[in-house]
Amino acid sequence: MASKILIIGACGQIGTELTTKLRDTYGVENVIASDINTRNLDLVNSGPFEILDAKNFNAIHDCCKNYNIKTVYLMAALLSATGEKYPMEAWDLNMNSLFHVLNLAKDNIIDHIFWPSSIAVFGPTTPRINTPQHTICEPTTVYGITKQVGERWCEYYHQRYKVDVRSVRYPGIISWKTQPGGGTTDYAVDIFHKAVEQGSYECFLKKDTELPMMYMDDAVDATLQLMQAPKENITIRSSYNLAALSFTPEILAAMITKEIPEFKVTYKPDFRQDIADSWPSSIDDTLATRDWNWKPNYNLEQMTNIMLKNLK
Ligand code: AKB
Repeated sequence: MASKILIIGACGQIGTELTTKLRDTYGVENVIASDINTRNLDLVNSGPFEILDAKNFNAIHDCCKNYNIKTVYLMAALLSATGEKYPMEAWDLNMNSLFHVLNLAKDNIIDHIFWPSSIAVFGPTTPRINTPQHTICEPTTVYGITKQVGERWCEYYHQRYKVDVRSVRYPGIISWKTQPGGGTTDYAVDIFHKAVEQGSYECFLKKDTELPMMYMDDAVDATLQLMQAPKENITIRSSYNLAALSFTPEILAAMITKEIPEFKVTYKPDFRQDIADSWPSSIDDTLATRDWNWKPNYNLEQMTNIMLKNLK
């Protein structure tokens, strides 16, 4: 049986679009989508789908054996805002799911892993502007801690057991097909929905909070480019910095107002402001460009136009 790809967390914001792209690239029957719930199932049921709990080692093991899975994209995670509400659940899901796939690779059941990290690995002591690849990482959120520790484990499994695990530090991802859930960068998707539906938006971050962001198609392309790059090009086995856009709520609102002149935004920061304040405003991704030719395709204006056109 030909080797196949498994996506764990396929019904999430990135998982849905990654599933489509992987099926377009490798064939529908070769990509198994899986999730513990069936939210957005209509977006991933064009091919094989399994109910799978990312915390259950035996279930993942059996699925890999049954389908002859050789590559796993582990997209399941609790994000920054939800993680602060449910710290132990975030630790449990984010860490154990990673160990499960790393151990499957260590035991040669699977060969390749993609595991997403995040700009959340950085913290208030990190240089905020053009944050370098190698720098201080003292995250203050549970989510950030799981991602930072996860990066260490990925590098460890690569060095110690030769596991081919690859990763990028995603910024906030902006998409129109699905909504994110439980993140601090979620405002940048919410704002488009509210602009189109009601012409106003109450933002949970201050207007001058600048954060790194990226349009979904760039995020999915980066993921495939990294996974398709020759092994010898991959010099980072923790997680690559990845960048495309950096903007504040005020800048994004001004861009939307060009298309919807009556659009109004008010600002009412909540607990997510502290999280955002601990993260970088822009990222240096030189190593991703050098090692696997990373280059984003969408600027702020293009992304805004695509979002509004599709949501209207
Ligand atoms: C979040 O806001 O928690 C995520 C992330 C930056 O990883 N979107």
